[in-house]
Amino acid sequence: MTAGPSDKDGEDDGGIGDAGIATKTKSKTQKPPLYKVLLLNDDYTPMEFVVHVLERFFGITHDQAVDIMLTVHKKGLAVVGVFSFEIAETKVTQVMDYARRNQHPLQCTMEKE
Ligand code: TYC
Repeated sequence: MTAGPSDKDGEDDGGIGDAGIATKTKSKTQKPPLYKVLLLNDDYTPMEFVVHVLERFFGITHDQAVDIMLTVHKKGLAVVGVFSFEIAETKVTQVMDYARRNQHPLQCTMEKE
């Protein structure tokens, strides 16, 4: 079967006139999965420490860091950023290690988008 306007991948789609030959293949361009990095609230980590962590590991401005910290404080959690698996994993590890070294219970996790 000839690929029409709705047959965007140009592959045989099992239409009339194709003699039932299965030729469908996987699309070549696959978007990599993205992961949200989440910061969680707790009752003990000082606000200034959270702001410092956000500036240090996420390369955001002081004002953006204050906004995110306050969102976490009020709502319980917030998305800090969206990254590839490896970058997200590195951010989570950096935040968790830094919080632990400074004896704060701050929690950071990641979740597939
Ligand atoms: N709730 C903390 C406080 O009142 C501040 C805080 C904000 C802690 C964000 C963690 O991810 C967090 N000191």
